Amino acid sequence: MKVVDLRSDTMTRPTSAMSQAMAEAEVGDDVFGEDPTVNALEKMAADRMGKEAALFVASGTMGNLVSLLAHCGRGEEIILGSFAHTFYFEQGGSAAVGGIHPRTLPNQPDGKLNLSDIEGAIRADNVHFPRTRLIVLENTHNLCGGYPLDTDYMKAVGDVARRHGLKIHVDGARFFNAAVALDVPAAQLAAEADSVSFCLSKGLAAPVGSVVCGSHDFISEARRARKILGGGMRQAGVLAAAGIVALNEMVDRLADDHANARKLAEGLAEMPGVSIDPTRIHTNIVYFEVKRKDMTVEELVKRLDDNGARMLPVGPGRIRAVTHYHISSDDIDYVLGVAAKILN
Ligand code: TLP
Repeated sequence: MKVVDLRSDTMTRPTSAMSQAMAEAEVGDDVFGEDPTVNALEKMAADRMGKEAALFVASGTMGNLVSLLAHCGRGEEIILGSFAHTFYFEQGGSAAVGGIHPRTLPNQPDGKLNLSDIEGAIRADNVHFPRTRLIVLENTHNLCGGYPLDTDYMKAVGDVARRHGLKIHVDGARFFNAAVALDVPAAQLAAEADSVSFCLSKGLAAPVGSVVCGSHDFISEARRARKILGGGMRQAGVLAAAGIVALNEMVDRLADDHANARKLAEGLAEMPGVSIDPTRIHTNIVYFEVKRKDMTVEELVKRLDDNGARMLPVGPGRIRAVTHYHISSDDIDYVLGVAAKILN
């Protein structure tokens, strides 16, 4: 049976160009800084983001954690959205490992934090308070429907941060989806950020890895943090080789994923009991709500799955579908056909 797996863009498998590059990668001990392929990937990523330096890490979670550890000391505070992946899905790692105190603010439906909320959350210099160090943003915003944060918003948050001597970290797991959707160079979108982490292993289809970008000083702190977390990966060039292919070949095509996500949303919007506004779909993540008397969301997901259309139930009444490299426009037709049979 044909299976169209829309549970996540983490399902992507390496392309044949990636497999070949991995097999042929020149490697060395990266903890000694001697893996030429890792060094090449880090240089390339830093250039793409307009930053001085970069660090290859095992995952998006590790990228965020090393960044927060590099920016903040124990007892210091970060401001972030209550739907931020870093807050919601990363086991509270920055608190557990780094003693970093999270101050959460409501995410707006488009993933933004209100500037006035940010201003209001910044701590005064007072012996009772933790010190605010960092604002954490997410671009695109996963739980807020893959919304991209634009350059104007980044500038506005940058102004607040500078006025108060704060740094900005961007969880850019899908940063290139944002850049492609907004049609701006990644470096321009990253200009206000002191650090950005992006994933190679989501829409860009590499099998493993993320990259953190920032200043030389920040990256040397992040490198120390990566080491204490056990993330010194030795001949990691075999993985970085796929990352180089990902950056060279897989960025521009993200526009296809966005078009497929919009098409999926438009099709779903026609079905009874489904609520979704397709005009809100800007990148590759589609959330929709289902209210039916004849089946629960779990039953619907099971029936979709039994018929080769895999999606993720995410909380009461809500389902997520994510488009990626292995999903074609025909696959979307197939999924819509399956959904129509079950729902109509
Ligand atoms: N997100 C995964 C799940 O953890 C939910 C997914 O399937 O979307 N930041 C953001 C915005 C993410 O969406 C993710 C992964 C991460 C960080 C963590 O990346 P990994 O899984 O590589 O640690």
